This record gives sequence, C-alpha cells and structure tokens, in this order.
Amino acid sequence: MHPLVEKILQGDTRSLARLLRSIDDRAGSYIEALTELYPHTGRAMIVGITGNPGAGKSTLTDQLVAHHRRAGKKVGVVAVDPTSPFSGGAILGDRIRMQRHALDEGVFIRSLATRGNLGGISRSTADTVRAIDAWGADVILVETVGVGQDELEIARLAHTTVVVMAPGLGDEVQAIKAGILEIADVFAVNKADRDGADSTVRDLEAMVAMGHELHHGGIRKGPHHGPQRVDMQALAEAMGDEWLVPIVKTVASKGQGISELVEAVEKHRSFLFDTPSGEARRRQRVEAELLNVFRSTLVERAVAALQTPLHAAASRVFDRTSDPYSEAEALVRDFASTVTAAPR
Ligand SMILES: Nc1nc2c(ncn2[C@@H]2O[C@H](COP(=O)(O)OP(=O)(O)OP(=O)(O)O)[C@@H](O)[C@H]2O)c(=O)[nH]1
Ligand SMILES: [Mg+2]
Repeated sequence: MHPLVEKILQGDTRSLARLLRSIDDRAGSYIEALTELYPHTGRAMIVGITGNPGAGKSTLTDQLVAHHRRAGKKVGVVAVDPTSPFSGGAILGDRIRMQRHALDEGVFIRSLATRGNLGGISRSTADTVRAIDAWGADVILVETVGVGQDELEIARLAHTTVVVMAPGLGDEVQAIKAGILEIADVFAVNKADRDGADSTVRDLEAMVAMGHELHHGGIRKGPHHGPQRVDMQALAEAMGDEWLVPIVKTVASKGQGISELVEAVEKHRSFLFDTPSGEARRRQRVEAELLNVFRSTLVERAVAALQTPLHAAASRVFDRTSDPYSEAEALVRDFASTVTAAPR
C-alpha cells in the first residue's frame, strides 16, 4: 500500500497535503495512491463556484464554509488561481479572507495555480478533489473564474455548479458568450444589496425560460425581455423531473441568502441522486472524467515514448519537407505499434 493512503483515510491533514504536492508535480507514485483511495471516495458533495472576476465567489465560498462548519461538516476548498496577472491582488485577498478557517482542523484549503500548467489543470483539480474526498470531506467547494475552457472543464467535475453573478456588470450578456449558462445548476445573484439585483434576477429568469424553450420547442412566445416576469412555478411544473435552474439572491459580504443557496444546492443533489435525469447527469460526469484521465494518460505515455521521432518530425515540418498532419498520423501509427510492448 502507498505510505500515505492509510493516514489520509484516517483524516490526517499533513499526509493529504503531501499527496497533493506530488499530484501537483506528477511525481512519486501518486497514481498508486489515487487508485487505492478511489474505493473510499464518492461520499463528498462537490460544488463548483464560478463566475466573473470580482462577482464575490471567494466571499461566498468563505460564507459557505462557515455555514457547513456550523452544521458540523468537514469542508474542503480548492481555489483554482486565475492565470491573469490582474488577479494577483485577488489571490492574496482570498488567503486573507479564508484565514478565519486556517486553524480549523475540519477545513482543508488548497490553491492550485493554472500558470505554467500545460493544459493539465482540470486533471490536477480532479485528482486533488478526489484526495480531499478520501480524507473525509463532506463538502468540497471548487472556486474558479468562469472564463477559459479549463475553467469550464473544472466546473464539469462538480456535482453542482453555482454560477455567481453581480448586478450592473453586464454579467448576463458575458455569461452567454462564455458558455457559463450551460453549466449553471444554480444561479447566485450576489451583491443583492446593490441596485439592479432584481433586474438581473429577471434577466436570468428569462434566460432560463428561454433555454427551456430551446430544448422543448417553445411554450412561451413573445419578447424575452418583456416587462412581465416569467412564471417560474408554472415552468417548473412543465419541466417534470428535469432540473429548473433556481436563482438565489445573496449578499455574501453580510452572510445573507447563504442558507437559501445551500438549500438550492442540496435540492440539486436530491435531483442528481433521486431522478432518472439526475442519474444520466451523474453518468455523463463519470464519463467525462474517465475521458479526461484517459486523454492525459495517453498523451503523457505517447510523448514519453516518442521523444526522438517527435523531434525528427518537428524538424521535417520546420524544413517544410513535411506537414504536421501527415507527421501526426505517422506518430500515432508509431505509438500504436509500441503500446503492445509497453509495460503497464
Ligand atoms: N456590496 C457587496 N460587496 C460584496 C459582496 N460580496 C462580495 N463583495 C465584495 O466584492 C469584492 C470581490 O469579492 P471576492 O469574493 O473577492 O470576488 P471573487 O469573485 O472571488 O473575485 P476573483 O477571485 O478576483 O475573481 C470584495 O471587495 C468583496 O468584499 C456583496 O454581497 N455585496
Ligand atoms: Mg476569488
């Protein structure tokens, strides 16, 4: 057995931190540890918190930690630090904001840097979440800035994704562009103490209703931004056992709306575990994760095995005696012939 596994299963925080370091470095026998931990995972509720910079994700996360701690739950937090140099201050802010939980044995906080990571961040995040799950967390909150492809992939790792919006930033329009809408299981309209919160809620209701129409061929005609409010109750009934994305107003800085948000997330969990469409969603999640692990394993293995031919191929493309398409084809064929001989 991997030396860290038993201690992690007993809830030892230092051992968990050590495993997470080797996951970051892709060093040591971390795969062995993850393999042995796997049967002890699947208990934690994984909640993604995403949204534009400054929407209040960290403040909300901090409040959620406090809420779950009051209920006696063990909590993990994974903050995926954005690559943007402009967010440097925000990362520091996160650390300070989370400090009140730093000495709490029932809270484990981990930052992951996306900087310099060669596309493997969603894989590292998945592995990190899995290890924290095995450590015994009841809830794991994963904070990402919802902009890039990586972040969207990370959001898909979660059981439930909370998209945080702040009024007055034109967030709603950006959200459609960034594809955030499709991943939202729950909307939090944060900074509800500010002007425009109600109109943000109305815009989101219209969008949720519109998304429903796109899937079901239109139950409502007319402008989507009309003055009349969407009847969410009627919509919910029309949707049967499908999930209707709820919209919850919060003031994270004052701890308002937190119980309502937790309630919405828990309702989504019931949907996932108690309905056929929920089961289909969970199945998709597992498939996506397997594909993710398969892809990174394949690429790592292939690149390691094909160092020399890769360089030679690159030279030919550089000289323009060949093209990347033919070379990639040839490399795949090369690799396929080596796999049968490759040690496991
Ligand atoms: N008025 C008001 N301000 C808030 C609320 N929630 C958070 N803030 C403030 O908004 C600012 C940004 O909050 P963060 O929690 O750092 O936002 P974030 O989404 O984590 O930001 P990044 O990590 O940089 O993307 C901070 O100054 C918070 O104090 C709220 O409900 N109302
Ligand atoms: Mg933050």
